[in-house]
Amino acid sequence: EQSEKWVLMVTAQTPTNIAVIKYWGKRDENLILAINDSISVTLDPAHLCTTTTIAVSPSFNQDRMWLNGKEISLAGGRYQSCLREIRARASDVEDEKKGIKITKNDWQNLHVHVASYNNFPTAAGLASSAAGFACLVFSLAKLMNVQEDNGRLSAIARQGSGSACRSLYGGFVKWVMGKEENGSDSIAVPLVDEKHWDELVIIIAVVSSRQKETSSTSGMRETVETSALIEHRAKEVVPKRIIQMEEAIQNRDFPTFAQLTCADSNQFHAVCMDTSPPIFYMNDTSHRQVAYTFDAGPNAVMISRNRKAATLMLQRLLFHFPPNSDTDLNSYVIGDKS
Ligand code: 2P0
Repeated sequence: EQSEKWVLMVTAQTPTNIAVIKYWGKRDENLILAINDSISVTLDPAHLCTTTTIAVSPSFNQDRMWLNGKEISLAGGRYQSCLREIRARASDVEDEKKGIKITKNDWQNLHVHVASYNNFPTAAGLASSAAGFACLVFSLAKLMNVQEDNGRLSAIARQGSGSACRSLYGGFVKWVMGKEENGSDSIAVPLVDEKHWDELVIIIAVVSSRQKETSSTSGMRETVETSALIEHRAKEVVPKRIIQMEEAIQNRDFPTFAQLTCADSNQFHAVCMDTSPPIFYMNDTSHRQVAYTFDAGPNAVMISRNRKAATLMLQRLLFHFPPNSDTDLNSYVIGDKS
């Protein structure tokens, strides 16, 4: 007879990722299926990551979640999809020391409590949903002893937030948009691991940590509905860039990598501008030097070819924008690629 007082817990940490060929636009909002492939680099978990602890106990009578210490609702379809898909794949768990035995069927009736923390601003266009959903899915899978590889798990994380599928691997990662209607082939694929190009240094200049005004979800929906450029981007431009970018990454060809990264960031912001009403993610503090890329927020991500270039750039950044000066460019997140 097992005690009803037991609690079983797991903790996991997942870094965020920054896209160098951007995902923008869905062909299926429910399953979160993209209109183009995308490529990202996963950051070092020490700098920008989510840490999630999940507890399960027979004394919990509903699934609950706290984000940065504040309770949030799990009623949304995205959380429900992740919980449902992981529960459907749960297997037996046994902890002899604690005298706990959970069968595959037990999981269907047990509830979880989730506590998640971001060590960076949530929802300011620094891909907090990417690290968040990747970490939720990964830790749920660990807790429920799900026997699936990261590729299969990425298809579940994708249903939480598109960009989340890319955070299940380190290094450079491609999200293949896939062809299937059920999304089974819309998964993340690792291109090269974090050791392949370990000279790269990524600097994130936090121009503003305010919550952005347009959520990515509604922004990309409006782009798909109203932009005349988006179809050209998704069908003609991105497929070619994906091939060139993969080659540049394989060859550690920084000039080509930088040219493609900057061009894709520019085109992403161009289709935002081509959206009705137009979406502006950047503000006046947001420009230039080395390879730059801007996500759905005003903060600059800069990729330098090595530590020497990164040091020079940081010197210039700090000279022009000293911390705590009255410009609002006031913090730097420095990440080694991992
Ligand atoms: C990216 N972004 O590829 C692009 C570049 C922002 C600009 O993925 O609706 O939070 O949850 O799938 O993943 C942000 O979009 O959107 C994003 P949903 P998500 O990183």
